[in-house]
Amino acid sequence: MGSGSTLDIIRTKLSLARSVTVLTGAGISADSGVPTFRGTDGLWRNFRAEDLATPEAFERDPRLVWEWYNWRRELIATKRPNPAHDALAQMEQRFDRFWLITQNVDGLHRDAGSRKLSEIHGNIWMVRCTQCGRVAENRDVPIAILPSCASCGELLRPHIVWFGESLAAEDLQRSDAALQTSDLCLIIGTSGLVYPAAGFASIAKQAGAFVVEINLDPTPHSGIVDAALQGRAKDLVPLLLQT
Ligand code: BJW
Ligand code: ZN
Repeated sequence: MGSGSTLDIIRTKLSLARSVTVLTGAGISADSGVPTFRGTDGLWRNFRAEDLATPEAFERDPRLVWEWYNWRRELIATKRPNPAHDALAQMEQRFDRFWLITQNVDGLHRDAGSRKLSEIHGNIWMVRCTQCGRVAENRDVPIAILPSCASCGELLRPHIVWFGESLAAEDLQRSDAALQTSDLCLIIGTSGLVYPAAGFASIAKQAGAFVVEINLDPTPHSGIVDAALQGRAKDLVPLLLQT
């Protein structure tokens, strides 16, 4: 099947859909210039995300972890949503039942105008107190190292979900409800390696959704999806809305 006809099938499914759920990963922001995690440009001083994005790494060396976040905050502060983010913000307007689940912490979906949105791994512009749990926005670039809580003076950490930590119950419930009830599910720019999000395509598929993957490369999802478009998110996602 050529990609022309695959695109036609997906557009038809989208035009008939009553409930749409989208899962995005770092690949959608790669087109805005934000490095992915498992691409070579995602390495900082030769550390992998798995080395730094853990509560143990932060306990061991909070300064190192904050320096990594400062590098990323400086980079992300200069980035803007791309046509794929814009197309998903438009798609939200077309459906009564629409939910966007993103693993990205860069905030670019919100910048593009998406509101029916769960940022399941958190947001790089939010901080949380390690002592009193107070959550606050902080857009300082660079952020002071080590930053301290305005209420109690103790150490702040990024309000981000690290490996070994649970996602917020509310985000999991909302995501599950959307996946269980959608008739179309788009999986965009994620390697499908990090759980629980790596299981979302199967949940939607088992619930009866038509599942579509958009990615530069094949992934573990490619075998179970109903249709796959290979290419850049910024080129492919806007095409879904053209009739
Ligand atoms: C393009 C493109 C373009 C490029 N256009 N496409 C079951 C089995 C084994 C382990 C576990 C399990 N369940 C849970 C775990 C533990 C762990 C886990 O999954 N580990 C795996 C590595 C095996 N999960 C957790 O710990 C989670 N918590 C949890 O499950 O709690 C309960 C529990 C705990 C412990 C044990 C069991 C249960 C929490 C996960 C939190 C992940 N957080 C991170 C780091 C945040 C740090 C930060 O951002 O500051 O979130 S990890 C990192 O990976 C980040 C991302 O959101 C996440 C996903 O990455 P993503 O988005 O897929 O990016 P890439 O780089 O991997 O892929 C990019 C893709 O884009 C590629 O496919 C490219 O081809 C494509 N692409 N350019 C389209 N232009
Ligand atoms: Zn505090």
